[in-house]
Amino acid sequence: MRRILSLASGLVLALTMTAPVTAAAPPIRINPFHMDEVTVTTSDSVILEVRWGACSKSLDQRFIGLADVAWTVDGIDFPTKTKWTKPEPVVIEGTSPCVSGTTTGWYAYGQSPTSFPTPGVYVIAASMTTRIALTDGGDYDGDGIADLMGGPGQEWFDTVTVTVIP
Ligand SMILES: [Ca+2]
Repeated sequence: MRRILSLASGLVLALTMTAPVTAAAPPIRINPFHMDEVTVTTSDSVILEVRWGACSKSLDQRFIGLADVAWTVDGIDFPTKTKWTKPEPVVIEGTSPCVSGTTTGWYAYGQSPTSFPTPGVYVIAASMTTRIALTDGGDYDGDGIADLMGGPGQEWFDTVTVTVIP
């Protein structure tokens, strides 16, 4: 066992020593629901991103399991796989919409790494749907019951204009 541990730390050390001196710039995260326009360069790493928040980790995970995310560029399908991050706790600012009264919300991010190699102006659209209606645990109409949202015929949709410069 000790021998295995020792090998493992040797590997970590080797990786550390061969890491580049200057780290690459972090990817630019583009979320059409949270921004209207953004400028990137042709060499930037980009993450097309959507976010889902819920009043509990399990409600956030439930959304992830039922959600489909689709992207278009200038109205044309942009096939990409969405990988969801694990839900992370966040402090809910202001009055909590959660029926449970919790002040801790959970955010998960659906991410698709990409880049824009050709300069230009692009309209990027994100569409999120869920196969069945579900709740994020919030009561937005004030009836004391967590609201249902999504499901057949419902879509979350928004766009962002991306200007790509050399
Ligand atoms: Ca309600």
